[in-house]
Amino acid sequence: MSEITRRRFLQAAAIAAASVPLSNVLKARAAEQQADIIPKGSFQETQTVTGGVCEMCFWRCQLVGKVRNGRLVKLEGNPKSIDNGKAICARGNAGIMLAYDPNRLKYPMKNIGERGNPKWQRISWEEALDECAKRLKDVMDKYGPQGICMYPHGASAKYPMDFFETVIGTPNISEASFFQCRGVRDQAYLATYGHTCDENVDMANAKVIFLTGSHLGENIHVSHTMSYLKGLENGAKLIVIDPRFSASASKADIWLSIRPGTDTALLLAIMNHLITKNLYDKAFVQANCSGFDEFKKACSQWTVKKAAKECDIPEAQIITVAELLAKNAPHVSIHPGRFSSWYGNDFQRIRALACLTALLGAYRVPGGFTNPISPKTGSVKWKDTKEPNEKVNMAEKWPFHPPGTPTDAIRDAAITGKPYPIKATVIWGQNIIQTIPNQQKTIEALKRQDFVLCVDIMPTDVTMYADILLPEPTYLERYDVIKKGGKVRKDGPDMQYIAARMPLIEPLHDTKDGIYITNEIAKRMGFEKHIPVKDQIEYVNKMLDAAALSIEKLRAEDGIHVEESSKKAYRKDGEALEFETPSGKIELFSKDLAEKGFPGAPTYLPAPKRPKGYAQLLFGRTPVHSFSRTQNNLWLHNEMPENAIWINEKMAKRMGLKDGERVKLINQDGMMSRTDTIVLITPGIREDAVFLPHGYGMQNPLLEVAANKGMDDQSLCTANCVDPQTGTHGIRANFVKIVKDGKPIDFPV
Ligand SMILES: Nc1nc2c(c(=O)[nH]1)N[C@H]1C(S)=C(S)[C@@H](COP(=O)(O)OP(=O)(O)OC[C@H]3O[C@@H](n4cnc5c(=O)[nH]c(N)nc54)[C@H](O)[C@@H]3O)O[C@H]1N2
Ligand SMILES: Nc1nc2c(c(=O)[nH]1)N[C@H]1C(S)=C(S)[C@@H](COP(=O)(O)OP(=O)(O)OC[C@H]3O[C@@H](n4cnc5c(=O)[nH]c(N)nc54)[C@H](O)[C@@H]3O)O[C@H]1N2
Ligand code: SF4
Ligand SMILES: [Mo]
Repeated sequence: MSEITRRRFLQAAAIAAASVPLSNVLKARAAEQQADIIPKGSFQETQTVTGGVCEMCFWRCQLVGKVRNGRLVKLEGNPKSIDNGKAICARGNAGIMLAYDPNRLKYPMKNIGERGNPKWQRISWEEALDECAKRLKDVMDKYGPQGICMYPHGASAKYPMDFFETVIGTPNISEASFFQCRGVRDQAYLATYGHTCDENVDMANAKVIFLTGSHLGENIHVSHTMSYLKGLENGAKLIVIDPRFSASASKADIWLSIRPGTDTALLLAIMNHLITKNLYDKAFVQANCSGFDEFKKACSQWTVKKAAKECDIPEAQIITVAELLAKNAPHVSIHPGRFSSWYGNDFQRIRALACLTALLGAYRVPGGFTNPISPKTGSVKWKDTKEPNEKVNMAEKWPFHPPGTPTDAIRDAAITGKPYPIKATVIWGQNIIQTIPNQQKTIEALKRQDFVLCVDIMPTDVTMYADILLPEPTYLERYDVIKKGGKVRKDGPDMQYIAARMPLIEPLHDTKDGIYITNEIAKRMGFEKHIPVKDQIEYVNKMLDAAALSIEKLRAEDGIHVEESSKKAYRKDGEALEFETPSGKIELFSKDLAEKGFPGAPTYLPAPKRPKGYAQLLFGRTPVHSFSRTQNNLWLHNEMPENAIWINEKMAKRMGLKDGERVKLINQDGMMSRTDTIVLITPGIREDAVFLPHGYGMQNPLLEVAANKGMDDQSLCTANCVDPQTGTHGIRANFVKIVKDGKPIDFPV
C-alpha cells in the first residue's frame, strides 16, 4: 500500500470507525490491501523467486514467491521440497498479509511514556543502537553480565542469543520452545535414549498411531500432517487420548476422553498390561534396555482397574488399546507430543511415553520412532567467548533442565533481586505476556527493569513494555536460518535436504536484520573483535560452507539441495544398537535420575486437583493461527475472528448457557479475563473441562485487526507448576468459572 493510499485509508477508517461497525472497517481494509496485492489491469509478468523459508510457525516449510512489480502476490510450497512439497498451510499462505500489514513496526522507536502505557517517538538507528549499547553496558558494569536476561524465540534470535550467552556471559536466557513447550519432552527422551527427539515418528508407515494430547489437524506442521494423513489413508488405526473431541479424535478408531492430568497413570497401566500378559517385545527389551526389573515394579502399581478409575476411562477400553498396540508392534507410532508443558509432572509422563515405544520394540522400524535424518552444516559462533560462570547459573537447581534458565527463576530474580539482581531485559521474537504463565509476575519483572529492549516485527502485548523497540524485516525479506532434514523411505535410500532462508522481496520500511542489530550493539559495547560475520549473507554462507554449498549454489538448485543420506533411519535385522546413555542402553530405569533424588522409573505424580465448581482450562492450537503472532493477519482473522469457549452440552444446560452468548471467565485465583467471548456448546468435551484456542485477546491498541478480539488464555493461567527435574513450566493446572452478566456460575460437576 503506498504511503498516500495508506494515509487516506487510515483517515477514512478513523472516520468510518466512528459510525459503522468494526467489521465493515476491516472489510474496507481488506479490499484496500487486496487491491494493492493484485493491481487491477496489471499485465506485468509474474516472476517465481525461490529460496523462501516460512516462519509463520517454526516448521519452516520451503517456499517460492510469485512476485509482480517487486511485490509479492502469492506464496506456494517449493516444488523441489521433499518436506512440504508444493503444499503450505493457511498461515503460510497468509504470510503476504504479514509483509504488507500496515500496522508493522517500521522504524526504531523510543518509549517516552510508561512501560505498559507507552508513548512512541521515532528515533534514528544510530540513536537507538547507541542507547541500547549504553544502557546494557550500564547494567552489565553495575550488576555483572548476569544482570541482563534474554527471552529469544525464532530464527532471527539465534545469533543475538549466542552473543548474550557467550560474549556478554549471561546464563539467564529463556526460550519459549524449551520452558513453555517441548524442552521437557526433549530432556525426557535424552534421559531415556541418549538423544532428544523431534516429532520423529514414521506415521506414514504405521499400523497404529497413538496420540496423547497431540491434536494433529488443528496443530498443523505441513509435512508432519501429511505423514499422519498418509498413515490413515494406508489404513493405520488411530488411538487418541484427549479430554476433548479434537480433530484427531474425530478420525479416531478409539478415543479416550481422559480426565485431564492423568495420562501417566494410563500409560503405566497399558505397560503393566503388556508386561503381565507377556505382550511386549522381549527380545528388543533384553537386547537394548536396562533396568527392566525396577521398571516392571513401578508399572505394577498401576493395574488397569486402578487407572480406569483415576483416568475416568472404561477398563475395557484400556485393555483394547494395549492389545491393539501389541498386535501391531513394532509398527506403531507412539507420538512423543510437542507441546509438553502441562501439569509440572511432565518429565515423568514423557519418560513413560518413551518407555512404551521401547517396550513395543517400535524404535527405528517402519511405522515406529525414527532417528532424525539431517545433513551436516556448519554453525556461526562468536569469537573468544567466555567460560560459563557456574556460580551465577540458577538453572543448576534443575539437573535435567533444557538449555537456558527456567523463566520463573529469571522473573523471580528480576522481582526480588535474589540470588542477584536482574536489571535489563532483551526480548527478541517472544510475546512473553502471552507465552509465559502468570502475566502479573511477568509485568512486575518488566516494570522493575532499568532497561527493556524489544526486537519484533509487529506491535504486540510485550512491545508495550519496551524502552527501545527495534523493527526487523519479516522472514520474507531477509536471509537467516538453515532449514535441513530428511525423509525416511521404505524402498531405497533415505533422502536429505538443505535449504537456507533467502529473501523473496526487498526489505520494507526502515528495518534492519538481526545480524546488523547485534553487531552494531556489540561494537558499541566494546566487543567488536568478537564479531564472527559482517552481515547476513556471510552468516548464511558460513553455515552452508561445511556442506560445500553457498547461497549462490543453492539459488542454482532452486533454493534446496537434495541428496541421498548415507545413514538409514530404520535399523537392520540384528543390528546392534548403541545409546549415549550412562548404561549404553535405553534406560527404562535411570540410575542417574535416582541418584539425583528423582523417580528412576516413570512415575505418576498427580496434578493439582480441580477445585469444586470450577472446570479445567484446556487450550491448544487452531489451524488458522500461530499463537499471538498471526492475530493481526487479516486473512487469518477473517477465518476465525474470535476463540469460542467450548463447554459440554449437559453442563451448559444446567448452567443456563446458550450457544453463541457472550461470557467472561474467572480463574481459581480470582483473575478475570479482560475480554469476553462466545460460548460454543458441544458434546465434544468432558463435563469437567472447557477449551479455549490459544493466542487471542491481544491488548496492543496499535493492532487494528486483533486488539481485544477473543480471549487471552494466558491471562487466566496464574498457576505455574514447575517440573522438578527440568524447571519447565506446566501451564495447564488452571481452573475457571463462567462469568455471565458479571456473575460467576459454578460448574455443577
Ligand atoms: N497459555 C499458553 N501459553 C503458551 C502456549 C499455549 O498454548 N497456551 N503455547 C506455548 C508454546 S507451544 C510455544 S512454542 C510458545 C510460543 O511462544 P512465542 O513464540 O513467544 O509466541 P507468539 O505469541 O507468537 O510471539 C511471538 C513474537 O515474535 C514476533 N515475531 C514474529 N516473527 C518475528 C521475526 O521474524 N523477528 C522478530 N524479532 N520477532 C518476530 C511476533 O510478532 C510475536 O511478538 O508459547 C507457549 N505458551
Ligand atoms: N495451526 C497451528 N499449528 C501449530 C502451532 C500453531 O500455533 N498453530 N504451533 C506449533 C507448536 S510450537 C506446537 S508446540 C504444537 C502444539 O500442538 P500440540 O502438541 O498438539 O498441543 P496443544 O495445541 O497445546 O493441545 C493439544 C491437545 O491437548 C489436549 N489436552 C489438554 N489437556 C490434556 C490432558 O491432560 N491429557 C491429554 N491427553 N490431552 C490433553 C487439548 O484438548 C488439545 O486438544 O503445534 C504446532 N503446530
Ligand atoms: S506449517 Fe504452515 S505456518 Fe508452519 S512453516 Fe509450514 S506453511 Fe508455514
Ligand atoms: Mo510450541
